[in-house]
This record gives sequence, C-alpha cells and structure tokens, in this order.
Amino acid sequence: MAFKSIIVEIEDHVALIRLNRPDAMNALNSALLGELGQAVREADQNEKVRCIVITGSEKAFAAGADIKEMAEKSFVDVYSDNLFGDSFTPLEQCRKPIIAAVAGYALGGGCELAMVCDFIIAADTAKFGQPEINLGVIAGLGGTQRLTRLVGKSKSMEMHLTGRFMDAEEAERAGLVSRVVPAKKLMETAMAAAQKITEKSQLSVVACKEAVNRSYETTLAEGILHERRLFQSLFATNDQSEGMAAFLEKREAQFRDR
Ligand code: CO8
Repeated sequence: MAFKSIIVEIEDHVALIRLNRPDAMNALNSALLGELGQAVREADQNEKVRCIVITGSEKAFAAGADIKEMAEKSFVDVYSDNLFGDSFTPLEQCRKPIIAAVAGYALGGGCELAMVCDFIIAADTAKFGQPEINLGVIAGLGGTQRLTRLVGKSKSMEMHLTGRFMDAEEAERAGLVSRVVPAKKLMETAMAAAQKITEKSQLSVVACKEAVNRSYETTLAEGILHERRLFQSLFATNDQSEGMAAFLEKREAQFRDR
C-alpha cells in the first residue's frame, strides 16, 4: 500500500520509516499513526527485514499528537473512540529491534514514540519534552511511565510538570538516548547500528530484545530466570555452534538460522 504520511524504504534488511508531515512538524494524527502501525506490522512480518529505523526530518522527529485533530474533541469523543489509544500496539508487539533516529523536536507523543522504540540515537539538535501540561492535559501515550523509568522520577516529574525541553546532551546524560551525534551524521550512524544488528544471529536478537524488555515487566529474580532460560535455549540453535566455533577459529561467524 502507498502511504501518504510516512515514507518506507527497505534496503539491506533494514526498513527505514520516515515520518512525513513537513507542514505540521510531523504531528501525529490518526492517519499517520495508522500508517506507522501498518508499516511496522508489515516490517515485522517481512522475512527480509531484520531491523527497523524510525526517523523524522531535520527540524522535527515529531512535535506531538496533532493538536488540531484533538482540539474540538470532548471526553465522550476521546473515550468512546479511544483516540490514538492503540496506536503504539504494533510497535510494542514488534519482535524486531526498532531504532529511533531523532533530530529536532521530539515532543509529547513524539517523545513517547521515540521512547517506545528500543533505543534512541539523537542528533545534537534534538529536543525532548512532554509539554502536554501547557495544553491543559497530560501525556497519554506512555510518557509518564516510560520517561520515569528511563530518567528517574525527579527529572521526569519536572519535565512533565513544567513542560520544559531537554537538549540532546542532557538526554544522553539522563539515559534517555543511547548516544548523541552531529546532526549530519545521524542517519549514517542509525543505519550503521541497524546494519550491525542485521548481521547478528536473528534468534539471539529476538531473545535479547525480549529479555531486556522483560526487565520492565517483572521482578529482578524472575527477569534473571527468564534471561537464563533464553540463554540456555539458544544452545539449541545452529547459530550458537557457529558463533562459538567462529570465535575459536578466529573468523567471522556466518549466522544462518532465520
Ligand atoms: N499538532 C498540530 N500541529 C502542530 C503541532 C502539533 N503537535 N506542532 C506543530 N504544529 C504545526 C503548527 O501549528 C504550525 O502549523 P501552521 O504553520 O499551519 O500554523 C507548524 O506545525 C509549524 O509550527 P510552529 O510555527 O509552531 O513552529 P515553531 O518552530 O515556532 O515551533 C514547536 C515549533 C516548538 C514544535 C511548536 O510548534 C510547538 O510547541 N508545538 C506543539 C508541541 C506540543 O505541545 N506537543 C504536544 C502535543 S499533545 C500530545 O502529544 C499528546 C499525546 C498523547 C495523545 C494520547 C491519546 C491517548
């Protein structure tokens, strides 16, 4: 299907999804979120795709949910229609790694979109914020929960209560982003990280993502047990034999399990 609000390119096992509403700072409206969900589901099901990168423009990753779409809605409207409510489900359920490559504004739903990805690589121009408080509402796509887990209560609370923006350097210091690169190098860096992931054993990649995400959902003891079972189960794969043999033979591993 041809998309209108996003651009999808698949090359070398990486699906690059570019948000494309330049006139609205990539604000997330129902149409864009529907397309994004569909593109992520398709990439997850596509055997050729091993990693997904989501990005925006130089100016804005996404400046939040579309305020024009929300402004006239009543409680009954948003509650009955569950406005934007299930938008991130395809991303939450995606088994393949998703990297957010963020330049410019990542605000409100845009910051929440970056956080629902598996990790964030930021340009030095990136600005993160949860400014919903300025609109008389609060975050609604996971911001109060994910930002708090990522940067701790104090900073998260301050960001949500004041609506102030965090620059890329502060975001890296706070643990919100994995690293910051010059804006010109953003896509090259994100695509190189994605490429690296595509070269690993894909069974290990899925297990690894599952294990790290488990740490958000369970106790330490249960999480460690889950990790150990996944670790042990990977000894049933050809890729484990190949990976360890390749190390001992001082050569590059050729992973072949799907
Ligand atoms: N929605 C709709 N349009 C937007 C948005 C947005 N979030 N952000 C920017 N735009 C539009 C502007 O209206 C403007 O359009 P136009 O030219 O037609 O007036 C265009 O993009 C350019 O924006 P600006 O002229 O404002 O550009 P500036 O460079 O001056 O400022 C900012 C850029 C700082 C990004 C500014 O536009 C801004 O503050 N935007 C709003 C940020 C915001 O408040 N985001 C939070 C939105 S609410 C939200 O995300 C809730 C998510 C949870 C939903 C959950 C449901 C379950």
